Amino acid sequence: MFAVPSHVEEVKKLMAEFAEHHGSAGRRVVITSGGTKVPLESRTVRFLDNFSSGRRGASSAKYFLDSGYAVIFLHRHRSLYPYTRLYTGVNLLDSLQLVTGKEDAGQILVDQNALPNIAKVLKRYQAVKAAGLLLPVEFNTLSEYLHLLKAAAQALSSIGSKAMFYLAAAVSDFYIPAYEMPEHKIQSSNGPLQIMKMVPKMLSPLVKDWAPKAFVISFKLETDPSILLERAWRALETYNHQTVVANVLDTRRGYVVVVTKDTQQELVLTDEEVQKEVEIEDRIVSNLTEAHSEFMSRQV
Ligand code: PAZ
Repeated sequence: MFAVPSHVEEVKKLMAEFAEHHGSAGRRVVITSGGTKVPLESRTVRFLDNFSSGRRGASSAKYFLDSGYAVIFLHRHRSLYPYTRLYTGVNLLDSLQLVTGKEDAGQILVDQNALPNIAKVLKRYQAVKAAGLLLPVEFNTLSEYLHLLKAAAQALSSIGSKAMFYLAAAVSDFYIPAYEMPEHKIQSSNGPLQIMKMVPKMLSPLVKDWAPKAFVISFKLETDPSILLERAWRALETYNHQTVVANVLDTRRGYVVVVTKDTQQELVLTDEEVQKEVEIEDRIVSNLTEAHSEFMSRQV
């Protein structure tokens, strides 16, 4: 239904190497992050996009790495990225100074005031990179996202319950099948566009077939808080996975509910914590890594 993008085979190999490189001992998490893009024409002029910035995924990746997980970071091209996300919106060139003196000419000095903590962040980033603990994989379109998620699940199937799926990406519910997609730019003179189909839910094959032993977390975003929990429960019942992290668009940076079949736990940042730049992802990841440990101990 969704054509296989050309680079999927190559990425599959990288994922298999990544799974093997870390042996069977360690835990791995596949984080999906950012929004998918759905083309409306095959020679694409326009597409349906999704609002997600990728902040939740990028920030969570850092906390998973700090907790000892190796991370496959399946993210939308140009969405926020672990570590470097802290410096987007900053003009890096403004914080650098080229030394022109005779002896040290060509060296570059970094303004420590402009980039607080850069040495700390750089040290951690380089350590993670050197240890090969972070495998970044990019997607653009919905089709790329779906194929790469399947490839990641298959690559990690050998480690069973040590694998976690943290599905924070905002995935389109609608698409135009290739056989119905107009080749050329759609003309408004042809009237309103009524050719979208529903995207099949990937959670179902992920949980049932691709990674049946893994610990799977989906995210549920709503704009109307009154339907949030009911939608989260419905997702758990339909897909039979372990956890839903439920959030509302406007409050998602400071409030989420971690929902399982038997429990619901609110994670809230106080005003003071927000002032101190505590991140809700720190709380989410620590809640879920603990739940993952319990899940693993029940599987043996
Ligand atoms: O990427 P971001 O930090 O701007 O937003 C995160 C989020 C709201 C996309 C994520 O928390 C989420 O709820 N993802 C699932 C969205 C959905 O229900 O499709």
